[in-house]
Amino acid sequence: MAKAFSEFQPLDETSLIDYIKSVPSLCSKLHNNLNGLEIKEVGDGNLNFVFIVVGSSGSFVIKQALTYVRSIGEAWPMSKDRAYFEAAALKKHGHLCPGHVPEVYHFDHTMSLIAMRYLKPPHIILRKGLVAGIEYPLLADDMSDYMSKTLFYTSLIYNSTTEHKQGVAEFCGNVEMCRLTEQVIFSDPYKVSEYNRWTSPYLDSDAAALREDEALKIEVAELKSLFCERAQALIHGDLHTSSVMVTQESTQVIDSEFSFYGPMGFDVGAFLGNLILAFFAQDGHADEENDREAYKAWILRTIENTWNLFQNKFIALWDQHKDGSGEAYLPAIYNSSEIQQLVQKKFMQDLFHDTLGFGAAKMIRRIVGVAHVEDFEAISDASKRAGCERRALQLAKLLLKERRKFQNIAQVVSAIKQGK
Ligand code: ADP
Ligand code: SR1
Ligand code: MG
Repeated sequence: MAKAFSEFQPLDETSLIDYIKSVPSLCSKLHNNLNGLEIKEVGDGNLNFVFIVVGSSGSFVIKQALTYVRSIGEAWPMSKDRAYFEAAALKKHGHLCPGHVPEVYHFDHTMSLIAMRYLKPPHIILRKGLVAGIEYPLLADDMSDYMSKTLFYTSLIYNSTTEHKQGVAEFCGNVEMCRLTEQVIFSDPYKVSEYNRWTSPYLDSDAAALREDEALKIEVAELKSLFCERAQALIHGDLHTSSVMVTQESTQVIDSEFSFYGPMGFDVGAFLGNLILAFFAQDGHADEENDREAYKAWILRTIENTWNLFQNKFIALWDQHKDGSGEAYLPAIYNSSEIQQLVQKKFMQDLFHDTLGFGAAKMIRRIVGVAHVEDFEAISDASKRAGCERRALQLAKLLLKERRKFQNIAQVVSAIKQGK
């Protein structure tokens, strides 16, 4: 008889077989053929355990949240309810943008466990592709598609205030994940924290300078307030380049456990900020065979195209639904194409500046905070790595403090080029 899983228990490669046997929908994904099942734990993220399950007639991924942060250990407790919010956001975002989100097959609240589509090889984590210098021709188009649809359709521009507040209320429960972000992005990098680290001794004075930079602290406070107080849309909440899996033909967004109703710029900024980090890391990956200059130019084109396509698609959705039930801009008030264009321009300009601010804050945390990125970590020569990190840090400080002076993404790309 199949074992019952009526209480939470962390799974391993052996107990997962019993678990699968106890869930008919998972058995049927494998066409009830569990012979020779291959199960491998592959979690390389910071928080959870991820098992790839491959049978002769089917496959899926099982992701389980435990009661702590995996990369730190039991010393950093964390609610396993994050699995509920990840599953809920995957379903919502998957409904809005099915081409770029893996399908959820099964969710078990008691076990804090999600079963979803296995993104088979050649899918790899985008960040790894960026370190390897691989171009992805569809990336800007696909990510602008994902961001415009998920953000527009969960905002008040499309929804009534009643619908919007229902969503906000549900995702308010993801408070522990928000608190983690508040700490590691908006607080720790600007104070002494046991978790902070950087490429020492090279960046010692750069890290200290962050703690003394009053202008920067004022701007970070404004961004933190936006993050905590602005329930603008159901955001992914952790949209960096390790939350995207890619092939030449496919772009899939995973890992939405930080999702909540927050500022749209936090998602767009996460993606663009991480592409900027990838850009600054390239000099550390250059060798005699490949100076990475052509690849750097591709990253810059991708940054520019992503923003411009996102902006165009978001506005197109807005135009398409301007007479719908969204309550942010009532058609009776915004009743001419002139006023419509004016409010759209103002909205996109504010979103652009939020994007730059959040993107910059996310760059800074990856250089002096708790969780670093492979883009830089893969550069084994510490002094070379520190040089790349310092140039990224300088650009991030400029973007964060001066973001309102940038009128368009081309100006940002020019600033990145000057900072190299
Ligand atoms: P964490 O929440 O711990 O950051 P992730 O969701 O980022 O975990 O997953 C960790 C790793 O597991 C990813 O880097 C990826 O290699 C693998 N993975 C996660 N989801 C899938 C999937 N649906 N298909 C294939 N691999 C996946
Ligand atoms: C302890 S901080 C871990 C980080 O990993 C996740 O991907 C989030 O970015 C989080 O901030
Ligand atoms: Mg992750």
